[in-house]
Amino acid sequence: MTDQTTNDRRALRLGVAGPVGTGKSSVIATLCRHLRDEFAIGVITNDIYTDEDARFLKSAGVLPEERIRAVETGACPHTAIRDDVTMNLMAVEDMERDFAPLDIVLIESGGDNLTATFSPALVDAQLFVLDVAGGGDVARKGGPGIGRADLLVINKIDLGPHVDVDVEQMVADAERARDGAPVLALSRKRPETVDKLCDWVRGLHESFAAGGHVPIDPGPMAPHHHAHDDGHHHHHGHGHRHDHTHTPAHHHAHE
Ligand SMILES: Nc1nc2c(ncn2[C@@H]2O[C@H](COP(=O)(O)OP(=O)(O)OP(=O)(O)O)[C@@H](O)[C@H]2O)c(=O)[nH]1
Ligand SMILES: [Mg+2]
Repeated sequence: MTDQTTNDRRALRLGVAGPVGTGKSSVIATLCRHLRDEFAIGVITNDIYTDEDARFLKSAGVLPEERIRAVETGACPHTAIRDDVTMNLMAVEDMERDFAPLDIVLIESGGDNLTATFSPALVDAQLFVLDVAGGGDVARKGGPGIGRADLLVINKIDLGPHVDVDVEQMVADAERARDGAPVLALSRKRPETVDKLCDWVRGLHESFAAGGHVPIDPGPMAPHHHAHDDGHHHHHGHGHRHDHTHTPAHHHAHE
């Protein structure tokens, strides 16, 4: 898309969060593969110590390699998408400058925590990805991403019968946890579900480009502990409730 809206407007920033291994990178690969002829797309990944997600996406060949960049976040990856988003914002802005005009920048979170969410200072909208292999109960347990992400994806529904999960029940539980906000049952093996995902992103981009989209803050993550808190010295868990006290990123987020 090279209409006038993309020239004076930045790209839509869409976050993809969710627990480890639920299919965040796969969802991003699917979106790139299906939407790259309609939209100019870039991808930023967040990994703890490696650039594994970026390497996976590059090897999948879904975009030119230089449009996929990794931010290495260190031990606390949710901090880089929530409390101090500076590294990510700089990565997004560099990408937009290098490949202007971009329509959509997809940002994958590190999958370290069930309750990690993106700050609205970094993304305009966010997907939260669960999978049926994580168990049918997880949707019911809730949390800010499950409850209030713009779209909740329940991925790998092709595996439902193999892991004794009733997909319809899981979707119904998720819908109940979200007060009617959208839930999408997805499998890369079911083209009709992939079409729905792509249509959702098209609709979001349309309302974003028209100026009609309002970012929603799912809210901060729950207090939590880290398995290895080396060097941080907060062994009593931390809730990141100090959200707005040290986010210089806010000042250049909406220029
Ligand atoms: N059966 C099935 N497997 C899937 C589907 N989508 C993804 N997977 C598999 O799930 C595994 C994890 O997928 P990824 O996309 O790497 O998950 P991720 O959330 O990015 O993982 P991390 O970045 O490590 O947290 C891979 O082996 C994928 O091939 C699906 O629709 N069906
Ligand atoms: Mg990944």
